[in-house]
Amino acid sequence: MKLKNITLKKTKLLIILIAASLMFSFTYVSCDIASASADEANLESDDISNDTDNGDSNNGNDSGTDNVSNTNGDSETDSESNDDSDSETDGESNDDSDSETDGSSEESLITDDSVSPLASSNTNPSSNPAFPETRATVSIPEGALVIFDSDKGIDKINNTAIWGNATLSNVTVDGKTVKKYELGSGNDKAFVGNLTETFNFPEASIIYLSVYANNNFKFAYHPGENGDIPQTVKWEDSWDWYSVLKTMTGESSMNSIAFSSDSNQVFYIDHIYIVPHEPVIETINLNDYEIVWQDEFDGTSLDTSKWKYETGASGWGNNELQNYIDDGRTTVVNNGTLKIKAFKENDEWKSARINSKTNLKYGYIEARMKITDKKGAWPAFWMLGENIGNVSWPDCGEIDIMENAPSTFGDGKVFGTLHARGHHGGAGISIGSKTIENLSSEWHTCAVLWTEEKITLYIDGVKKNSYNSDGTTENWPYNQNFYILLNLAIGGDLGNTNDAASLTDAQFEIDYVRWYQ
Ligand SMILES: [Ca+2]
Repeated sequence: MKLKNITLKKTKLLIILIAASLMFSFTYVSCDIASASADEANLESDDISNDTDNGDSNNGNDSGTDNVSNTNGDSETDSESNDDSDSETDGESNDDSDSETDGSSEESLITDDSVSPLASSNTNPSSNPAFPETRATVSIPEGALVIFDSDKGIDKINNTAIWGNATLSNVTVDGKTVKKYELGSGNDKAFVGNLTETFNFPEASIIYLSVYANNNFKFAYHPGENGDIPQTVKWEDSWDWYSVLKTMTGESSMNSIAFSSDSNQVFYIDHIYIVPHEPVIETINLNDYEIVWQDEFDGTSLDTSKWKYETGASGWGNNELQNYIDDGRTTVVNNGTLKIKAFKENDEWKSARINSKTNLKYGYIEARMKITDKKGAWPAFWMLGENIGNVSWPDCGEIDIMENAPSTFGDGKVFGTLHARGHHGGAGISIGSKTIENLSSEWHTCAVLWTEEKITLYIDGVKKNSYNSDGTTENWPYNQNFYILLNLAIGGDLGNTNDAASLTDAQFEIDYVRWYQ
């Protein structure tokens, strides 16, 4: 739940790019990367705008990727998700350890999202930003899915859409053809190439690129059907050949790839491939924890000793359609569950947003939910720092444990995100996602394990990604009490107001919310 998350600029871009996608068959990812590029450019002259709540200058986008330790995805089928009401029994008693059990000989390749210099004969690459004199030597692992290999002349990128002031050309380096991506001035520059086939792979596979660039380079991938957030990488500001690795979590197919950089930059790519990798499944053992706060929703109405309604329209800057009311019709409690109901009345959407009256720090915070997957709806289970009244958002910090916005991110996708001063708006830090087929008809749990050092997402009891504290207030406001929010938004920046026009009602059902410590 991004409180005020997308600027006009980004919304405008999205609209433009939706139109463009009819021509180029790409959608959201290009918007994000273009927006990231635009925002990056803005930072050069407009860094101060970070201090306004509705700014979307996403300088956090870059720091986040290096701190997320991708350990696994969950390629298991969703039908095995836990229907038992007590999630304490996880079956497996894996501790939440960080050890990554990886049987692959490509250990460093598989387990780290990283950037490292490749061999290069440039003795002073920073003096040679324009053209690489030599190529890096890359040996592609057996079984890799090859998208582009200049050594073998394999190129499965075609119909590259060039967005903004930019050019793509093939150039010869060391007798091989590599791709040269050149960006001019102005905002909103990106390259989005359709692949000649859809690549399918396990969710935790690694995408690999060798790129000659400096530290402004960004890339993104576009899954088969769903849009996704760009994967941005950063490294030292030195021109050289680098290997760039990203673990792809929550995704298992790809049919386009996008690149961008800052104004007047150039980069070269000579290898792109995917190393299939099965996820490492880790679960949490809740026997070591006690419930310190909970609502099982066993009553006949919302327990207002535990929750307070937050009423109001427009979703606090997200352009949402609903008016959050407190008359009980939008918070039905019976048969052991809370049903947050959104419905239209006199042409106005009514829904509910409730905040826990208890504020706590650290622990394992979990809800068991049946989550509407209707386009136009945007349900969320999330947390805000208790000092929001003093420092405002995003300085208070925001922990999104579950959001689902099918119009924007595709059917069945739940995802967790962190927002703070250093990573807010469109630059929120992803802590993982999962696409679930029976999201609205079966029970699923989403949770975070929140400690002094890091926040880790769990979906159906399976560990996703972590974000580690860097000790700064800007990036880690997560060392104070937080409270819980549940709400069902309609329309808005992520819910999609157009799709909401054909929606008549939606329901977000919660079996329980439990806070373990
Ligand atoms: Ca219950």
